[in-house]
Amino acid sequence: MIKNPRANPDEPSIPKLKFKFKHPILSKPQQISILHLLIFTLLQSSPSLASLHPKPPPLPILPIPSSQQLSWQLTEMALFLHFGTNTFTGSEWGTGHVDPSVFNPTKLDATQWVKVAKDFGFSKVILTAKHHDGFCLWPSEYTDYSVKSSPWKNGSGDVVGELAEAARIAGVKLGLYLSPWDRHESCYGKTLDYNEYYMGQMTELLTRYGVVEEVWLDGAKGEGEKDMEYFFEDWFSLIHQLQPRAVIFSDAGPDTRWVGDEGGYAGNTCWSLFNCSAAKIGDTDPKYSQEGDPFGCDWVPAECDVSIRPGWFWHASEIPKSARTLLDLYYKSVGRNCLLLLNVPPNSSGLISDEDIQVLREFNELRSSIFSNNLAEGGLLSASSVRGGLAGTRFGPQNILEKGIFSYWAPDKQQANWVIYLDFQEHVTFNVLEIQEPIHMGQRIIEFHLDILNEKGQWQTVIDGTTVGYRRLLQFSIVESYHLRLVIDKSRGDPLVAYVGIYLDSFSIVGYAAHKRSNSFFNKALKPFSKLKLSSL
Ligand code: FUL
Repeated sequence: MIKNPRANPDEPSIPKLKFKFKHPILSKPQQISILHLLIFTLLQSSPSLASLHPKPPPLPILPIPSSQQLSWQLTEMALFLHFGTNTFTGSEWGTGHVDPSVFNPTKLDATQWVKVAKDFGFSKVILTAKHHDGFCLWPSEYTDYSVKSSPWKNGSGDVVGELAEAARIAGVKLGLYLSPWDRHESCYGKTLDYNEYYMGQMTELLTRYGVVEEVWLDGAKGEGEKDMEYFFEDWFSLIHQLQPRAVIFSDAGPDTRWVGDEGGYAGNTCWSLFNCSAAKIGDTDPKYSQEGDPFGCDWVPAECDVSIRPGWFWHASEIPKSARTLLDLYYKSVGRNCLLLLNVPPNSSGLISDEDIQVLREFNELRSSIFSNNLAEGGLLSASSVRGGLAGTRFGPQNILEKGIFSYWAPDKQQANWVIYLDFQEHVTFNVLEIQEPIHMGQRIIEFHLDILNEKGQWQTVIDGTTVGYRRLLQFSIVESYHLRLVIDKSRGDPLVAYVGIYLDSFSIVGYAAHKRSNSFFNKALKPFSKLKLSSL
């Protein structure tokens, strides 16, 4: 166990204002008070620090997110709702020729879908308004292959309308998936006719149901299906014109990109920077999609879609993943600078199943039990430098404990190193590191590492990583220390850090071997978490 280690005064990388005290002349609280006093006196006595005007923020580094992309990213998690004739026939890709009479969800309650989303941390719902089978969940004027030909509500129902209304009332955002591939529509394959048909349906969806915040489309198509061209540029312009707040998801953006797999995880390195021109909808390079492009000219963050069950649609024989599996997916999606789009398909009665709700409840409890206790809050913060001088608080290291991304630590210009120090009066025990960048200023950090000070007074690396972005979560074996430092090793311009968290996760099993650059930490048995009874773990 590493206990109350003290710094070696000869240690070369100690920052200018990082005071080390010799034990045991003063108690720790006394040391801290004197440290504050010294800093204060120093700042007061320096005339140059009493500048009249505050230092302005640094310039953003392009590309940066649009306001729609920024609000998309802050959403963090959305609930995907695959629902349609497949729900009743047991298929995933419907043929397009199933009789609409199969669609009869006797208990459909969109309010329940929205409540599940809201209660368990998903601030957006995205519905398959039309999947590949061409069956429309709203009464489209351009086809009879829709709810209006079904027995549900005697053909007078509108699933999109009910969901939009429920979402509006609950303050949950709405997204719609309109599949380009349509196995029912007879004009599919005739390029001009089908593009008109698709844009006609898109216009119905984007003009009848209030604010739509995401439009979801893909390039999926079965082997040997009719060939045709989609007029993506026309579609995208129309969508942005009709719904200025909407982000458009596809394999290649323009606003958010498919992460390149349906397992729900992003690359360990994950840039929101991307070159849309290097990706083709329906034919992407998975590695490029998972990792993004440090030299990309476009801001196109990744969205990780994955289903809680093996299939996208509900099937009676399938069961949901466990809460712990979802937690792992969370680390690998939200924790890698992405949005997690978790599919929870309503069943054939038109409700989200109880067993799925139970897993979502437990997943929510796991997240709040881990992330509601940021141990960094008990630390004394200092930094290698502060933009505009150490006197200013505007860019000071204390900002990294303020929730959200809009206040941040910024180093002074032209520094040889970029370091944030956290010192504690009692040792902290943790196995998760969280870092956030103020992405409205551009994604900057390329490489970083976290060190703890060991009992010999040496810094030892706990974990290193590449890219941060909106939110980075890293897991490692449990460590204990009084002194930590976050070092930014490489960055596109001066790095900015908006938030730092350290947490103890007693649920995840971390398979990492001890880090190659460190021998200072150890594996500890995971403590059983007595407060939570998790049936699905
Ligand atoms: C894919 C589709 O082919 C699947 O059926 C599912 O909708 C998934 C989310 O996207 O492209």
